Amino acid sequence: MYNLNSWNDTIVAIATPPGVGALGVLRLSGDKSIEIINSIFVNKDLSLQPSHTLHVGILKNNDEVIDEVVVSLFISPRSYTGENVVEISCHGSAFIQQKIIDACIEKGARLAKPGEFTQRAFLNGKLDLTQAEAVADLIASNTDASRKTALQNMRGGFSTVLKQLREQLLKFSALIELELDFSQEDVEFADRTQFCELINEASVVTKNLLQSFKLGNVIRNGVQVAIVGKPNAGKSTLLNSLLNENRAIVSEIAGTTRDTIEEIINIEGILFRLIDTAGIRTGENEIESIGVEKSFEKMRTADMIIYLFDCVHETVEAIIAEHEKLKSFNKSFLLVGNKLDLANTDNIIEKFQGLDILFISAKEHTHINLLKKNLVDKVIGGDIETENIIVTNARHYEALEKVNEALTDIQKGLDEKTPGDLIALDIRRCLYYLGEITGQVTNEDQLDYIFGKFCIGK
Ligand SMILES: Nc1nc2c(ncn2[C@@H]2O[C@H](COP(=O)(O)OP(=O)(O)OP(=O)(O)O)[C@@H](O)[C@H]2O)c(=O)[nH]1
Ligand SMILES: [Mg+2]
Repeated sequence: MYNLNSWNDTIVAIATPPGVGALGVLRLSGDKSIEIINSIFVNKDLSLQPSHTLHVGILKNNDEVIDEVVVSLFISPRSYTGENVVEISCHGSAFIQQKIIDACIEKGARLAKPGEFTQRAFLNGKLDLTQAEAVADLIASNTDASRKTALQNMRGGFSTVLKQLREQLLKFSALIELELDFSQEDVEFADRTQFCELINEASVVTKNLLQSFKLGNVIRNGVQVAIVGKPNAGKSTLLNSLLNENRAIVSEIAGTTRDTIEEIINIEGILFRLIDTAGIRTGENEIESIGVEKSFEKMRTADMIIYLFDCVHETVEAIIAEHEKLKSFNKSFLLVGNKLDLANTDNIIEKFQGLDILFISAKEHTHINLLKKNLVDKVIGGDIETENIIVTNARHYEALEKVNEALTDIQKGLDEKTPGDLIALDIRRCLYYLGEITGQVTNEDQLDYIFGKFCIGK
């Protein structure tokens, strides 16, 4: 996608989203940015101005005034990309923005490719790969939690941990490699006990990071929750109650919901994809049995299940049996007893004692907030600590798995007193995958793939 020469080009792109706004921002990066903008800027000579300054003036191309703008100058290396960067704030018309782009291209710039500004920042050492990827995540973030983790990763939280790991391993790898040079003399420069400790520590850190991916995934992609149960349990009423709107049809006729309905809510910064399903019963007609089959399918594919039942009419035996079935799905679930408003609370609690059940009234909105809190707790097991480093990126996760494997092999090698040259190989492998995450080890295709997913102008 990128050829090497193209890195010398000066690039230009609109940085604000398409459509009409009060302001539009365009960005140029490259050696000639200032020269190019200077050739269409009327009021003063921008090439004489210091870095980090703003200038109001008119842009004019071929005797045609384009717009009155504010130009910001960032002189290399003190800029986002590390190159000369110029930002132009103009009036937000798409037409004006296009005119400015055309003028810049006429004067020697070319259109930027998606993510090219950030890719240049990476190649110029302004960001490492995890930070660059976090920029894309930050732009795409749609909840408080995803914003926080992306911001933290962008600031380098994750890379700092990885770099520390890598540096420690490098030290030992150097000592082990040194031993190999003196292999005839049977010396050990690398203190094995200290090394074992280091590997154990590295293993713990890696395992915690791997573990955090589950939460990271949730923060990035949301959690699918299937609301299941028998017909008339109140599943659609519950969906409406959680959403606070009349989304699904509710009726006293069993079998009202035929197809699944999916809606998203944000609870404490986490996106939940709620799925209202058809009540589970032996299908009486074809359409119903298709609906029921879909309900089972959702139970299998969802991240979590809410099993809803009518606490007045269901027997304890039936719920115990359902509980056993739910366990076989091997995922987190909540047993929720509905229609509490029709029952005597004390009697109900006594009736179902010993079972972990949350009682609600979907119709009266009773304990709906408690249910929401339970959902969040199920996902994150306690309170959300976005201060901790959380892996949100599948690429990082895969590389960390390789790091973990390599660490296990090193540990095994040390336990079994394997010769240094074999351990050295495992260490190198471990270093390779750590470097791959931060971008110290890269290949062209991988970079193209990562940056190709960015929006243009970033
Ligand atoms: N009293 C009371 N009635 C409720 C409650 N929740 C639901 N209902 C009533 O129970 C009936 C069935 O509710 P729905 O929400 O349609 O039940 P469902 O589980 O979606 O049913 P299907 O779509 O047929 O599987 C309706 O008449 C609701 O008004 C509740 O908490 N209390
Ligand atoms: Mg329904």
